[in-house]
Amino acid sequence: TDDRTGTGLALFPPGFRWGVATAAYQIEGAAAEDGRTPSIWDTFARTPGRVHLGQTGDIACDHYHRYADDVALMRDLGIDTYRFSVSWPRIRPDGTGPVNPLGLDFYDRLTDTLLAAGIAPMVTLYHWDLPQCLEDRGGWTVRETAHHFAEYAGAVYDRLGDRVRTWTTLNEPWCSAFLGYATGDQAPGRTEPDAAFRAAHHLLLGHGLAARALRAAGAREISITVNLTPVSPRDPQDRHDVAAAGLVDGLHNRIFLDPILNGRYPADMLEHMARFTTLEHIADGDEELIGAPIDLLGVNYYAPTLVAAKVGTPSSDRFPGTEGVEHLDPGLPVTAMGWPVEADGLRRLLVRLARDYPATPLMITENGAAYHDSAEDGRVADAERVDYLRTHLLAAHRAIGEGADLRGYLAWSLMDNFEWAYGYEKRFGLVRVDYDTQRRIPKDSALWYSGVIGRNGI
Ligand code: GBH
Repeated sequence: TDDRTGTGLALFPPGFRWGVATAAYQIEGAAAEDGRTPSIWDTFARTPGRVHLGQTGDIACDHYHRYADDVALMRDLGIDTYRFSVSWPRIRPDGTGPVNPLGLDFYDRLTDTLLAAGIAPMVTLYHWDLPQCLEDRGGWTVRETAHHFAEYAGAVYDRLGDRVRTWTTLNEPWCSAFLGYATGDQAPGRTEPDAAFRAAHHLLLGHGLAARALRAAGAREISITVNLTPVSPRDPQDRHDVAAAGLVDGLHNRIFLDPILNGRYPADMLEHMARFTTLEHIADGDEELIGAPIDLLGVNYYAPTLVAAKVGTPSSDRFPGTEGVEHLDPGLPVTAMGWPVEADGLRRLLVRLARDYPATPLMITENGAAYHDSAEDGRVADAERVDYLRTHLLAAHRAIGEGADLRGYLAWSLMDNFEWAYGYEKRFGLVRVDYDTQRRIPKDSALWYSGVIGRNGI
């Protein structure tokens, strides 16, 4: 395809937004400062056997104290958009009671520092750090949590709404629901299939309630970020493989996309969920609320998925009700996470979104890779990461040519950070963090990305 200009440059549309993303628990540290109480991640990390080497986010990148330097670093790289998340337990330490002004002060300072550096702040209200006191009352499996979330969202908007244009309710509800409540790989580490489906619904409801509150308060750009994966059957001619792919696509993608963008669960997912729950938690009017228009869909893309129908006796399921599905190794190169690398998966995904959910402005809110890079003489030569970013950006560029309304790209992540259950071992940063000294070293990928931003193209 002809996606290059005569100059050999794949140019992005004018006004395309370029940035990086982070999340509160992964970078802030200062876990007990200024009134913050524990979130489910503090509890999970302190539970033996849950996180690599028992590591926690107590200090992380110490961003809570070093935010000004981190913003200066972003400014020097030419970043124009910074997606960060707000820590709910800093803002409402007891979950339901008074707002903690000291917690809001931090994000106020961060916002002003970003604006002074010419960087647009983009706020994610929930990136997995539910106040532990709310988990103790049932967490996302109970409806009240969605209401508490909307109240908290309103409190953050009250303080930052005059300066922050783009608001994202949730990051990756799939991970919160399925990894948090079904596989137990993430906080709160529960393994109850019915709880996962109730959590998924209450997360969606929380999105709907928060979006309504933000809209009423005057928010101009409201979004939600979902992690999506294109799911392929091993044999596209085999109807059992095709059905397996349809089920996994439903559980991973459509179970969130359809309610958010069409205002209703897909019929096959309602049927699937009914195997595990009564569906009584889905009240009249919920789907309509969840499906209220948004202004931007955030897409996090890391890897494609390949499945087949299981031959022989169904065995243990990876996600609720997938005992008849086999997850296959697509035989592609992998990152340090073991995740397969396929840039074209991003193109297919974006083109599919443009087809199935037309008129939805899209933004890649996370894309990136962990590799085993190392620092030598103050330099990190992470050629593999440059290659990952370059090929994925070219795939995104192609998708725009094929009709995707893509407004921006945010790399995951600004800097190495607490990679959830993998602790500090996995490094996704464009900037290296030395956890002994907290020194930051822009990797080759950061310098390369800075050039891309400067040229608005590759
Ligand atoms: C994101 O989640 C998070 O938002 C972010 O906080 C995190 O640091 C970042 O990604 C990196 O992990 O096993 O081959 O099927 C990522 C969600 C879900 C993406 C599992 C990869 C498995 C790929 N991930 N998925 S594979």
